[in-house]
Formats: sequence, structure tokens, C-alpha cells
Amino acid sequence: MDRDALKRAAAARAVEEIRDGMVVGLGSGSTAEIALALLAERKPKIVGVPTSERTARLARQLGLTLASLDDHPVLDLAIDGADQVERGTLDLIKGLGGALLREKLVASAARRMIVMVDDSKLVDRLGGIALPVEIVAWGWRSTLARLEGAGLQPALRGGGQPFVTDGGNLIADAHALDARLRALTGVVETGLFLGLASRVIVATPGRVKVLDRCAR
Ligand code: A5P
Repeated sequence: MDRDALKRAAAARAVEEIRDGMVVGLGSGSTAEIALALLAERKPKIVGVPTSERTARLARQLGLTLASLDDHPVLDLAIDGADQVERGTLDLIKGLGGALLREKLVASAARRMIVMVDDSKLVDRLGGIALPVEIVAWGWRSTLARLEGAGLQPALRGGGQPFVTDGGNLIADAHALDARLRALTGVVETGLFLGLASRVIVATPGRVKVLDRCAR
């Protein structure tokens, strides 16, 4: 089974949980986009809150009704992909697509967050991949130096042509995990999603597993 088929299997299972009348956070990334297409086929009576301009454009093309997080500060559900999922805790690394700030705002506003992944994303312990860190564009060199000083070995995403987020910020990919780095001046948000996923749907060849987070 190829990776896209696994993403589709996970997305299909997540979409089953969406009911008419819900306000649903719409994630970003390739798996979330597959879920959007599957959702739109059902012509659901939902309101979607997109986590990126790209997702908003696609959702509009698919005929989904959209609103902003300001219109709906509390959502019934958010569905999204992830770059890594820790078994047991269901903590996540997100942001490879650069939408982590809005994704985290939407996930934090949702009563439940359902994450869709293929089994390659499931790990015993988060790490071994870059942690995306969204930083303020103004004075970014100074912020990058602060991240460097904290031992995070950051690399500005895009290098000479920096990647700019929907919020007008930049992304530094850090090579160490540290939940405290949010406290550094110039850091807007990180891709560490701790305690946010309620359920993770993991597609493996031949089987879709549903992992639920236990209360801590
Ligand atoms: C977007 O910023 C990310 O957080 C994505 O949700 C994450 O990178 C997963 O993307 P894929 O579904 O494309 O793997």
C-alpha cells in the first residue's frame, strides 16, 4: 500500500466523525487536503475554520462553508495531519508545511482534535526530525542567534529566500526539542503540540488503528 493510500484511509476514518451542524477546524498539509476532498463529497452542512490560506482556497473550491476563528472561538472538532506522533502521549510535532501557528490556535479552540497519519509518523519518542519554530520576521537574525545560543541548532527555512508564513512570520527549523523555547523573545510558536490530540487515526497496510489519549 503506498503512502497516499494510507493517508486516504486515515482521512476517510476521520471524516466519518464529522456530523452536520458541527464547526470543524480544517487542517493543512497533504493528509488534511485528502480529508477535505472526502468531506466535500458528502456535501456536509458544517462550518469549516481553515488553518491556512491554502486550505481556505481549497475548501472554497470544494464548496465548503467557511468562517474564521473569531466567528467561532470554540469548535466542535479539528482534524489535521502531523509530522510525528508519540505513542502513548499522542504528543505531536507539526509544522513541516509551515501552518503551525494557525493549526495550534484552531486545535486549542477545539473540543476534540483528531489527527490523521500513516504509520511511518508513529514513534516511541518525539525527535529525530526538525522542530519547526515560527519566529517574528523583524530582527530574525537576532532571534536565530538566541535559538543558537540555547543549543537548538536552528536553520532558517528557505535560506536566501525565506519561507513566509500566513501570519507574515518566518520559520526556523530547530534540531533539538525543548518545550521552553517558546519563552525566548522573538519566538511566536513552536510545532510541539502537547496534550492537544484527543485521538490519532493511524493507517497501516490493511488496517486503520484508532488511538485515544488517556486523561493525564
Ligand atoms: C502543516 O503545517 C503541517 O503541520 C502538516 O499538518 C503536517 O506537516 C503533516 O502534513 P502531511 O499530511 O502532508 O504529511
